Amino acid sequence: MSTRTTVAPNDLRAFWMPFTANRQFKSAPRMLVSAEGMHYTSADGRQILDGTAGLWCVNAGHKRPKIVKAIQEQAEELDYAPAFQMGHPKVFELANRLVDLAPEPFEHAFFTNSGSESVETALKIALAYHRAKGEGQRFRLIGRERGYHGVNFGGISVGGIVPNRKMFGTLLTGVDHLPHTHDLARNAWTRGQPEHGAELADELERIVGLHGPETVAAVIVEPMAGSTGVLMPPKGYLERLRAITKKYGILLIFDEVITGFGRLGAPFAAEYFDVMPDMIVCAKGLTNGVIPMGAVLTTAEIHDAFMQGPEHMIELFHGYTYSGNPMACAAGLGTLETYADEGLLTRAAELGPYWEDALHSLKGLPNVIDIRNMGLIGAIELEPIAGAPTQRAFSAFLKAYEKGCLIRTTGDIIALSPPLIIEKAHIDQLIGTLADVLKGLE
Ligand code: PXG
Repeated sequence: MSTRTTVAPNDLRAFWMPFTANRQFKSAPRMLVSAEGMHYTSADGRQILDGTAGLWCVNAGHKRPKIVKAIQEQAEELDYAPAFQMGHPKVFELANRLVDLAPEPFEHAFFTNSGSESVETALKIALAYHRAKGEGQRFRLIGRERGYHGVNFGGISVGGIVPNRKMFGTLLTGVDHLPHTHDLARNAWTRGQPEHGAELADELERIVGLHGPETVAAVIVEPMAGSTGVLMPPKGYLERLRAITKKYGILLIFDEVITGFGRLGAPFAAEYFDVMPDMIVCAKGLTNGVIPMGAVLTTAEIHDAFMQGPEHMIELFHGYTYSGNPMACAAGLGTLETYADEGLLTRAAELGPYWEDALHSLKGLPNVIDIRNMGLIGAIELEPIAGAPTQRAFSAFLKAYEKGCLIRTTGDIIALSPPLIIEKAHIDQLIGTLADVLKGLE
């Protein structure tokens, strides 16, 4: 029997939807029933252009043949294998492919099932690494205001998005935050990296000085912050963070859950900005979003610090039932092959100028207070309606969907991150639709 659903279910009560206005959605559901390439098909039979690569993850577009085939074959061959004290060939193959793709210092991959789990894993590795080296007093973790590092306790502790934190108690202790870098007064309408704000990295000196550098384990930032509304790193900012962390023996973690796998025009943002952290957190585009999977990439130095003591002993007491799940590995291998076949991990660099000009053509439309872009990412910031923040952008989201385009909004910011297979005609459609939407907004 086919399990394919082409009609909308008529009872929406049971499913408690994540990060969703449940009551609003259930009063007027937006249901997607299939997808191919750049488009979804909605339950009412319309073609919807994917302006966000799902949730920043479907970088190769939908229903890609190599990925579909890899999963189908894997299900027949080996559906599951225990992740602890056992192995299967594809998990080793994927780890090798991944470190080959990553910049040079990254030699090891630890697998998880999401960006959130990858963040927790990286933070735990950072703490355990220092302890393994006899520096267990390094217990502090430093994140950044407006940072998004998933939704688990470590991630929301180092994260800096207020609604994601404030309902959930005391969080982790020993955490501090850098200031965010968003500065419309100085940097509005910037194409690429903003000119102003490198000095905000010097706040790290102050925070480290306050606590004592010998107590700080790691700094975690998104090299380009996506979820909070697309905040670009000012020129020189990441370099300064790297210099200060290095000076004090503090690990630098780049959360590349969004920037990983070609979003900026290079496989990873570390390479794009030419700043090497000590760990890279990734997920999303690793499997094209098709099967949940994340990874933490580490240097040999970090990995090797654990490889001591009796050989029969477990070196790192951490992992998940589905770490390196065979189905996810097959999806990952099919995905990396698709990226390579089609040159997708550098395509954002080729299309970048066209994308940039198209986006910035929206300047001057009502309520648009900033437009910014990098690689195949764009953000359009709107003036909030007085007393009703987020409402204007949410209306834009609903109107764009009515007109056949899926976009994302966060606060009053529209975020765009299309699949890397996008063609110029799709860009024209997406930006044309947004222009119509913005002209008609309250
Ligand atoms: N780190 C970063 C930088 C992320 O963007 C996560 C961690 C968590 O990943 P998981 O797989 O646990 O969700 C993310 C996720 C949006 C949006 O529209 C962004 C994310 C997820 C859903 C929506 O901005 N980022």
